[in-house]
Amino acid sequence: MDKIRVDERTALIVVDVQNDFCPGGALPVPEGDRVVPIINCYIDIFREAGAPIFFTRDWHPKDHISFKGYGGIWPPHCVQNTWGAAFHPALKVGEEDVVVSKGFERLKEAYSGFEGTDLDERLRRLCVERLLVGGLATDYCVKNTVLDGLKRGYRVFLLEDAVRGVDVKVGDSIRAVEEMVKSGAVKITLKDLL
Ligand code: VGL
Ligand code: ZN
Repeated sequence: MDKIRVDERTALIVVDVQNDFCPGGALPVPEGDRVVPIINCYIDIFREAGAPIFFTRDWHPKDHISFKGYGGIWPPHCVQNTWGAAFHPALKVGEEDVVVSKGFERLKEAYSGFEGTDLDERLRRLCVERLLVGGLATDYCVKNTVLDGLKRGYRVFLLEDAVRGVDVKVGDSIRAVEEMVKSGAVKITLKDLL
């Protein structure tokens, strides 16, 4: 495969690298924190290229519909303005980066960074054509963000070395990657960048 040159029309989308999705958090993704150093490498490359970087975050009210006891399957997680909702402390979030909050309405679940947000508008305003997507969790928010990006006409690259899944059922993450690829996403790792 040809190497990818990161330019101003290429955006990095870092999905939900928040304390609650890392070991020690309320809904820990196994090895979730292991994506942080790799994502920081991608961030350095994007900064160097002057390319846009977006961070999505799960941003729930304390009685969100996705929580056990409120109609959902998940333990309460990423409650607005709590430690669990904060980005992992080592993640290199910059002043100039855009933070996209999702899932902030009590009665609406939003696994995708595009759902109920202005992410698409912002990307279009910047004439972005390609998305590099990494973060947590492979089988939920990463998958839905990638599929939505493809539906909206972006070329989408899945950062295979910078994602981890929850695997509620064994094999969920593997199946999620298969579905993303079948839908048109291309798997890449750091070595595929120029
Ligand atoms: C997520 C489960 C519940 C995710 C968010 O970020 O993948 N998973 N809420
Ligand atoms: Zn959530």
